[in-house]
Amino acid sequence: MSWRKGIVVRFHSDMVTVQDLESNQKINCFLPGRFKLQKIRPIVGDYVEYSKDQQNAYGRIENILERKNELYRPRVANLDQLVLVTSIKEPRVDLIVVDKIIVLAEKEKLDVVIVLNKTDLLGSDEEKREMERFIEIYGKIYPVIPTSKITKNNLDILKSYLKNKVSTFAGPSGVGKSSLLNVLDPKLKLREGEISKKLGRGKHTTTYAELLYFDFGGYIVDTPGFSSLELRGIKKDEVRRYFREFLEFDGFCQFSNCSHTVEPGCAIKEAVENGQISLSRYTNYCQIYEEIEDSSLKLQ
Ligand SMILES: Nc1nc2c(ncn2[C@@H]2O[C@H](COP(=O)(O)OP(=O)(O)O)[C@@H](O)[C@H]2O)c(=O)[nH]1
Ligand SMILES: [Mg+2]
Ligand SMILES: [Zn+2]
Repeated sequence: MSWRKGIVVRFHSDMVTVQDLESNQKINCFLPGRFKLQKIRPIVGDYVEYSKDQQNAYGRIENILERKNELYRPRVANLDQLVLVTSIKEPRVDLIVVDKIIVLAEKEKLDVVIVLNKTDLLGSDEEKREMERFIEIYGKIYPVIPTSKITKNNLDILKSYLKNKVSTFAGPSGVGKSSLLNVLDPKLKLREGEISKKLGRGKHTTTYAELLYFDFGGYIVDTPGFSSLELRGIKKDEVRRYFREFLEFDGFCQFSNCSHTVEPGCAIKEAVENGQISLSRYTNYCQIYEEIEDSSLKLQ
């Protein structure tokens, strides 16, 4: 009997639910004792090899494949990307929040896709200008997809980014994460309009994350939200590596260990002055740098 490949989508009691990568069927598998003896436990998102013969109701985990990465909250392995959902109105999300999420995602080496949702609410010229400004700042660094659950604009583009990947949504409560997922795949039936704290105690939520499968192919972590992004500590001196557009100026500062804050001859500050790096991103870099007391970055 040959082994098949699957991805761990959830746990229940002593069983591990594995979704077959080819047939998409879900199979409950048990974990043989030898894994427990070695204190190896799969987590959601792990790719595994499993076996199952016709007579048995359950499959058997044979091998856990090496993890590409691992998030701690929620506990999930092998994420391909983080989809940062934000909005300019209801709520008006501060760009410092956007940049902090990006820093956390970059630390985990996740690809970032930015979704600017609720564009239907942007009516006045000033609001439209703000949207253009947002795209100007972030569109140079990451894909930015303006969406709305009302007008359904660009949902096909968002879908193409999610297709056949393992993703997590992140962003403040109320920006429309659950709503977007529901329009993308109505079978998901996620609850909308609830604050994330409540959601945390909702009936779908367990202490472990669950991977939900999109009809069109791809997986999404079921516990999106802000709190899901408390990653391990970030040091002051690594923050600059997580501002992607800074990297091309690496090595051009007068001081090799330049923090890009107070030092003279700083190539980053020069790039800000001549418009190659956006002032907003630079200001937020400085704020994040200042906030980190060499312990860890906290999201307020
Ligand atoms: N006008 C408008 N409202 C939206 C949009 N997306 C979500 N909403 C509403 O915003 C509220 C919060 O949405 P929800 O999906 O629960 O946000 P989440 O906390 O990020 O999951 C709900 O009342 C939604 O109906 C949108 O694109 N346009
Ligand atoms: Mg939600
Ligand atoms: Zn510098």
